[in-house]
Amino acid sequence: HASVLLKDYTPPDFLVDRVTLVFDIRPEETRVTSTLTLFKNPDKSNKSSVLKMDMGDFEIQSVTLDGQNLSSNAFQADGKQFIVPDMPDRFTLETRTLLCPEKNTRLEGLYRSRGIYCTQCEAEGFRNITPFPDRPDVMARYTCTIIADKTACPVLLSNGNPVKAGDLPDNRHFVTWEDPFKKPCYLFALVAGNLSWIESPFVTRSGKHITLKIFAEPENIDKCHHAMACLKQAVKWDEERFNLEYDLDLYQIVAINDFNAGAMENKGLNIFNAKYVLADPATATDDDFMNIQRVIGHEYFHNWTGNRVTLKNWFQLSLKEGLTVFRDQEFTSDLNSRSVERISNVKTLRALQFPEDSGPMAHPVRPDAYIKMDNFYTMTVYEKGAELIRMIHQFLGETLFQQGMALYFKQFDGMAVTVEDFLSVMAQAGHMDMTQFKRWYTQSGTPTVTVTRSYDPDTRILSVTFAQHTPFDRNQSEKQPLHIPIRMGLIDPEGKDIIPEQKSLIQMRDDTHTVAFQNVPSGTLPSVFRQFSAPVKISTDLSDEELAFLMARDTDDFNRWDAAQTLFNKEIQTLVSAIARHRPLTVSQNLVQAFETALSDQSADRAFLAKALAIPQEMELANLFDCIDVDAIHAARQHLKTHLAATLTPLFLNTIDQCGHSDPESLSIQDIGNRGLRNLAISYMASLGTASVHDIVWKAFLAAENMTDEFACFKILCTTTPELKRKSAARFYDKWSHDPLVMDKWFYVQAVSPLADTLPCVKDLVTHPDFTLTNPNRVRALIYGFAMNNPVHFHEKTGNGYEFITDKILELDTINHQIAARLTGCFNHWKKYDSHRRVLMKQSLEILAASPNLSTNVYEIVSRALA
Ligand code: B3K
Ligand code: ZN
Repeated sequence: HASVLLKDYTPPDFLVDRVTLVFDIRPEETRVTSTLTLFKNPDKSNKSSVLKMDMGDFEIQSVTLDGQNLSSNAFQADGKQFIVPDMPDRFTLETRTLLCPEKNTRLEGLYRSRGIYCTQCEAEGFRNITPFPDRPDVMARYTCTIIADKTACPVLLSNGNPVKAGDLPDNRHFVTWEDPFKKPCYLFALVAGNLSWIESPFVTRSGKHITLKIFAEPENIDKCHHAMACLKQAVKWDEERFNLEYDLDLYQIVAINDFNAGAMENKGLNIFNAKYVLADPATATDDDFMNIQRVIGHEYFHNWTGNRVTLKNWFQLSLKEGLTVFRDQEFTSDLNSRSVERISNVKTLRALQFPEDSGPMAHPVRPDAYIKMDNFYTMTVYEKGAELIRMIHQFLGETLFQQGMALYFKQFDGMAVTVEDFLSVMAQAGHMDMTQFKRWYTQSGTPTVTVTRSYDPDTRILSVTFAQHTPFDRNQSEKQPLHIPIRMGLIDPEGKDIIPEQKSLIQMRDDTHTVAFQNVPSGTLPSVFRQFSAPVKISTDLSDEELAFLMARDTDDFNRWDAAQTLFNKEIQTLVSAIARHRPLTVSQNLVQAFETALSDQSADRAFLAKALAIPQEMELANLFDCIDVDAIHAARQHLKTHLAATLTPLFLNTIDQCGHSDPESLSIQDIGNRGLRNLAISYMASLGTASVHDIVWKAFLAAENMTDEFACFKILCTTTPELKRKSAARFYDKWSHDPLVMDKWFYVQAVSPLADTLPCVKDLVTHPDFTLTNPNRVRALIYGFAMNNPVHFHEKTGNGYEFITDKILELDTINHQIAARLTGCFNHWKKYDSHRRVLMKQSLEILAASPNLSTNVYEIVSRALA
């Protein structure tokens, strides 16, 4: 299992000019003919004449070089590499290969999902289709002909534009597609199957008429309208905000049931996990609708950031992913509520990226080594990567940032580039030295910034000191100070913001940094890292009373939310230590009051309240502790929730009532906010555990008029009693067993139940006729849901949870390496548990490590965890 190192990068020996592919699709036997025109890389000084290409595990039937047949001893092909010695400067190579997409359960390369043939080539899947220099810095023009049975596969799609189509003997037909843009092979795609579609015309800003199409299985086509609306929003938004117009005549999206990732931005032919396309109010929650908008936007925005300008090598992944996540975040923020979007993104970053940054998978946003690239599609590359772009955006401001983007496309359109190239245009546009900022890309770990204050009542000077520290890790033994943007304000005792906007951005470059504010009234509070201006852990010296004040009065929404989070976190920490010392559990009056004030505020934005008043999830709370006690965290959270529900019962009941009058099918911010707050209030009430509140939830479940409410109530019912869990699960199943995406919810909710019998129940569900290990969404719902979102049961003291998951990883690894490796991540933080669990989790990792035939994907995760 060799590591690939950034420092070993060398340009390719051979480049490809044209790629002509012919796919002859037949059941159990797909023949691929690939014709490549290759030439020696003119930019390379010591040119090699040996052609080395990547190849997967398939049969090569014939090879011709400039029309001459090559005998099998004129080339080497070992299922990894394809080598032909002594090549001329320019030549045409034709290879014929035999594939069996029906047997491809790894879902990379060409595979078949519920009757539909499709491809997934990023990162290194194209080599499973034909021998090729499978690296993103080899860009070529593609022509693709697909031949298949007319009845089984009436629809035949590839990148670009259809240029030729016709009938063939034996009920077969063909379509030829041509993509006018050069692209790396990871953006190649093909789809063939029995699909329906909806289409919509769109006139771009310059007056060009384009067609947008979304394909799905015939029974799902009615659920594609939301996705189409989102696609139009995305095309328009990219024109308006980034001045970027679509470049082909046709944009196609296909929804597929079995898909390893969320979606894939193949040029002109996006392939999507059905979960991010199909929706209607009866089957999709508000979160699902929002996720569809986000992912549709994300893949569309890749057309420029990723496709037109692509990556020199896979180490640069964040160049396209961080930037495109930033773009999709801005898209959803411009279209919905900016502060609610920001809160959701920061929650994800803290819950998932911060732990990644402090565990065995810690890597810089631009990693410098990998064994299997698939393992580096991480929170760090995506979400932290987006935060780095956001920091640049703050330093430059929107206007200069957009000038930098314009320069990026001017200089690098059609090229495969690096993070340095991006930073250079931003430095140029912003007249800014980015040398220190670049450390964010090369240094791993989350810095902690400690904020301290001192106030002199005589001079009325408030000094605020920031100190940064990043703990050392496996990547760097010593960390350099980072260039950190700190957006801040000062809130005076009346709740007024007293520093002018132009003074609000502080640039921290050293280990410590002090700012002094003149003429500040006594009792003024600093509000730091507004809108979460940098991806750091913030430690302040604010008291509970001061936090409660900021929670009520800060003019920055994000910091109002964050003050509430900090209050919750402090309360949980106090409760957990009381549990550890067997002390009675109390809840501070200060928190209850702050909560009450917020919930009674009639003028407040309900979507915001639904976020601010939710106690952080157990996973997020775990990050507060050096040694994680899952049971104590669970008990503390439960206690806090029940205490709030008991103390504020009338207020919760009132909220349930007041928020109950939204239009069940409307996706307006107000209606989404109403549902969110109402379901939060129901969940607080349910924590009381009385028959009468159970009755409220059950009735709300029966009365639900959309999936948001039905799912929320079902989830709550599965936390109440075994009887209600059984009853609600049976009803939900009867109603939805025909719909795979809703069935994923059914599996998930049972997997995350805190009730005592959850593990046996999950084991039973694995044998349910609707469960299968071959569908990634189903695995993520049940197995991954249990391992990652049910800490109490996954970490059961018996070790049964670990044992169950270890077995599943081994079983999955024979089917789908990428999904098995993702699941293995549930053991990453084994060192953060008590000694008993530490031993058991380590044993699981050792069992995996010792297993013969372990995939490279799982090996990399296991070996990092054990290192
Ligand atoms: N670029 C794809 C990710 C492909 C995952 C490969 N293992 C989706 C996206 O980020 O847009
Ligand atoms: Zn992406």
